[in-house]
Amino acid sequence: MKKWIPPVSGLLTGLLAATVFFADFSPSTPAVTAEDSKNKSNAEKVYVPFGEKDEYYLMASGGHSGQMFIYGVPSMRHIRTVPVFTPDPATGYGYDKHSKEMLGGFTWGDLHHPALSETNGDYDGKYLFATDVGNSRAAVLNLETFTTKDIINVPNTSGPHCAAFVTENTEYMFLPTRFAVPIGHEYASLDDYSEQYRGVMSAVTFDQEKEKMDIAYQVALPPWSYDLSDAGKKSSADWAVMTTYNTEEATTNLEINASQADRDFIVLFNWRELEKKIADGQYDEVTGQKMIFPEKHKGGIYLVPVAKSPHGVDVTPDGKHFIASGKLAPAMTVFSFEKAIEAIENQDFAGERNGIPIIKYESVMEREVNPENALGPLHTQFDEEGMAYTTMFISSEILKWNPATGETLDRVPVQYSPGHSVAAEGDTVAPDGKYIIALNKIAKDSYLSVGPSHPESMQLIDLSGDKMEVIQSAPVNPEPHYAQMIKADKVKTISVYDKDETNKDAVYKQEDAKIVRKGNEVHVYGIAMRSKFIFDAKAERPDVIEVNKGDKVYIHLTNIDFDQDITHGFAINGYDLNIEVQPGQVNTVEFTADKAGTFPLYCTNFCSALHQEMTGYFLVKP
Ligand code: CUK
Ligand code: CUA
Repeated sequence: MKKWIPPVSGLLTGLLAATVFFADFSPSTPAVTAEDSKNKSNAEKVYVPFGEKDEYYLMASGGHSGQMFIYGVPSMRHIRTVPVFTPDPATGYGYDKHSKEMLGGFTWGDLHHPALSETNGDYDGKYLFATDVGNSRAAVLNLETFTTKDIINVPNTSGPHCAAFVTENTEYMFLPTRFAVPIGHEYASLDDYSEQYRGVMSAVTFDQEKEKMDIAYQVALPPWSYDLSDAGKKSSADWAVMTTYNTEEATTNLEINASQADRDFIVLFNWRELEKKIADGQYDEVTGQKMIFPEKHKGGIYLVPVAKSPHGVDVTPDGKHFIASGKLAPAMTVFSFEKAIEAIENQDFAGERNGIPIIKYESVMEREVNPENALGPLHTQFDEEGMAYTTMFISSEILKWNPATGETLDRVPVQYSPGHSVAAEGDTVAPDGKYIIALNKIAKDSYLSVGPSHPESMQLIDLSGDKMEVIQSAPVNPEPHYAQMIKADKVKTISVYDKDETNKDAVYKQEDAKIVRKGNEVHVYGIAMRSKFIFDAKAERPDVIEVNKGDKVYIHLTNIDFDQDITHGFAINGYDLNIEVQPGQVNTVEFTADKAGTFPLYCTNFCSALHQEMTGYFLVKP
């Protein structure tokens, strides 16, 4: 484990080097130093012997790769990249019919905040949600197979950065927008920003049976930027909070213009009330969506003033408080849900913005916490005792503190500039304590250099001792905006896909493989198995597909190796396509044979001793 070395001057570096130099040449037999035994015990803490499994899954955002990265904790081994918003030839994602349709032609995404599905406020290990800031989408992954099941485009929203966080029983996922735009993305001059632009929030539901997401309704909030949100818990379960910035409604040079006012707001809303509004018809139908306009359909939404340009807002595990952190104000502010609800009942307001009442700051704020020299607080996580861990972006550390007293309990430096951190079972009503991982934006000097740009880093911190201790570090590229850490035994993966006799594309018996022609459509009902393809069982050459130029080709492929980890690939050389069929899976690739000629086809996934023989030909007659 690399020791934290603060940036030092050249002279100091020289002195340090000299110390190391002389230390290396000390004449005595090497003694075991306290440092050595600490490193040894740290190594043991993260060592997961071969054959044993990690205790937690870490599901980390892949940032503008658009993917999810799966790691094991405490080993910090990267196990899998799961494609979500971006095509991935390694798994054929975005090439087969279903995933290609889901991606809708987009070739990248910007995945920021993953959220696990919850039951009674606890991770249930079933689904993982994620949002795409780059192309305004939301996705859901099934954790039986770690595959993306559904993607929706979020209308009227540009960059649902302020998400995804689910309510206690995954009733909703709220997606507020980062960039305000006119409703319907129509053209409107920036001179008319305050009148024409809106920051739309979407309430998204998820049907577990059908594995489909849907937009239940939207709220046309003021044209501000919505940054982060969190759902209430336990007594505050019907509420949710989100931070705002640019309440100045600046339309240029936001770096300066969006930081003018001393205060921005936290939007506090009661989603049960909004749900009721929708049921009572208190909404307008706009662009095919049920849209609540707060200035017209009043109630359920409130503003809480907060130190300017806040970033994170996090609800404590007991659901009693929410904590906002300011990028520009070096403070964490603890607010009380109970006080907020009381203030709302007493109409303890100080004016309104866009028809939304502003609750008096003094009525809701419980304490402001400004630890000395702790700069750039961004996001907060919690342990089993409700202690808070806030990432300090500027002073590059994690600060442990007590939300009930404001007292600083411990600080640990990280390399460098942590954005979020993620605690074990961190977003649940009962975090585990034990581990927290700093998701660092800068990793210089941490790993072997690969040139001017480095990966980001994730540093594992042990919380079991008196002091927080960094015990492991792993590169991640890009970019760990946020992650979820869940007890491994909560996730129940399957080892093969079940036979689905109702699937008309499936072929489970070798003799049933066939090629069906309908005009210029060719449907191949084929089989992949160790170590051959069978496209037409009755043909002289069963592993050959012959079509005419211009034919529309559908290749339905079933992997009949019902055997864990025997995955086959299917690629046609020169046709720019590659799909995979996992054990028992049925998959379809659809394309037009627009190039005449002779094209070898082959299995891309090394599946057996005779994998190299798993080939055939795709012949296209001119
Ligand atoms: S954000 Cu705060 S550091 Cu959650 Cu997209 Cu990256
Ligand atoms: Cu099938 Cu390689």
